[in-house]
Amino acid sequence: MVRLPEQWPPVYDRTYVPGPEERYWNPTVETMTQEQLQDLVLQKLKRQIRYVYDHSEFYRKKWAAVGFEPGDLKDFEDFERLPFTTKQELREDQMEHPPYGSNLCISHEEIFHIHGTSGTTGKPTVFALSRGDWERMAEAHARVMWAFGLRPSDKVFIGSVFSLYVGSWGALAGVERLGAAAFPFGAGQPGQTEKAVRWMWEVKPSAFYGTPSYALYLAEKAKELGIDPREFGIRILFFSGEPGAGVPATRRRIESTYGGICVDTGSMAEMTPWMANGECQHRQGMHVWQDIVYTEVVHPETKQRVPYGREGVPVYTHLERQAQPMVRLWSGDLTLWTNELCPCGRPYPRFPKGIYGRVDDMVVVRGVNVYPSAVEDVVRSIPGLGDEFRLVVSREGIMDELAVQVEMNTTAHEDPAIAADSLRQKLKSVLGLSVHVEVLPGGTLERTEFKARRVVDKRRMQGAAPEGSSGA
Ligand code: 8LH
Repeated sequence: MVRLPEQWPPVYDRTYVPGPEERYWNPTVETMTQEQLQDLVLQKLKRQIRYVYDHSEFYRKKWAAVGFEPGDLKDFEDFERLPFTTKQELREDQMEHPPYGSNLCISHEEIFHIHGTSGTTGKPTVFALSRGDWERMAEAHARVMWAFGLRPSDKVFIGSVFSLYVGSWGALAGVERLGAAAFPFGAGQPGQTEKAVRWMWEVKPSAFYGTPSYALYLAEKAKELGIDPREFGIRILFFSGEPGAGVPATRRRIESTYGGICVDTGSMAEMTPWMANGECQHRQGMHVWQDIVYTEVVHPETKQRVPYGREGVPVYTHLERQAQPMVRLWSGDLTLWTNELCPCGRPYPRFPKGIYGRVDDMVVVRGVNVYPSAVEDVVRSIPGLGDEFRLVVSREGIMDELAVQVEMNTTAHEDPAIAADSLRQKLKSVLGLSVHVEVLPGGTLERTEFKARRVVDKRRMQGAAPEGSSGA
């Protein structure tokens, strides 16, 4: 039986940093067997759930409806009796009990940081963190960052939106805790991308954090300014916020463009700043760091946990959060998980194909589920095609049609007709659908400094209900 420290939530030594040659930040946990890890997770889960029950009116009410009390929690199956929590529910609760909702488990005086979502999928949600939460999440970030190879000698350029994107703050806190140099540059202001290129050229950061879409746009801007992104000298680029780093062709493009390794991380704003998912330096899919955030992968319809090797929706539970813990938060994303051991030896399950994307981003065309990330993998594997693309879905008569708009790379020597043909054939074989391909001149489609939205569903404008839209 693994012994958990008496204290919950755990208090970590803020001065501790392993030697640069050490493989693991927290060898005690990271070298456990899978059975020992399960045991540890269950113990932490029991304590988190007891804490939540004692402090959160929101969860007490939800659990009363299924007759659950913390003493009932003996194993993971008991835990699975608890209802899921949805983003919508959290928003409604915050409207009823502004601003934090009835899930605030600390006093207002104990709040150390306030963050929120940018509200792209509805009314913004507010998150509070205690000072201890901040320290624990910084520790968690540092641990994952260590696993993908970041060291105190690194200089990390944070090229993502600050203000309401929590991912940037987590990255900053993690870099600080790890002892590397942080350059919190941000993104999203007019003219900032050009400035980013100049600063990166000047400062030569060894690591970069942002969204994959933005890294590709930044590289394009650098080339326009006559700078080869390889000259920045970046050795690690780590990402979150959207699929991309887990999409093989995008990963290859980022790596060949910058000359550094591309690392996938990320979960949801409600879970971060804790880093729930993140790859190690072997990059065989994000590890699910179960002792930091307990993650289940659940069948979208039956709502039962799926066995390893199967696809489902990640559902997240904090294990070290005081201020506003999430219990069984339904992500609405899709992934596949495995517990085959990674060469790094860590006992965590993995998402070997990353997170495919939100179920809301999926379009159903003639009965086929199409994720933009699957199209991305095909587009970016074709030489001569640019990085940007759009999926345009429309209804012609009674049939749904999918068009993929792509750009030619401005420096490409390939014939656009041949590239289009190759794209059409590959999409047909990967998606099992005939797709109309439209090749546009380079620079036509809008770029993003944050997360790309690449689906234009004209069926909504045409007044036709997209297939599968009622369940999304
Ligand atoms: C991803 C990924 C990924 C997030 N691969 N899809 O940790 C990132 C946090 C801060 C974030 O992006 O939170 P936000 O804004 O609530 O968005 C969450 C969604 O972003 C999540 O549900 C996914 O659909 C997507 N996402 N990281 C693929 N590595």
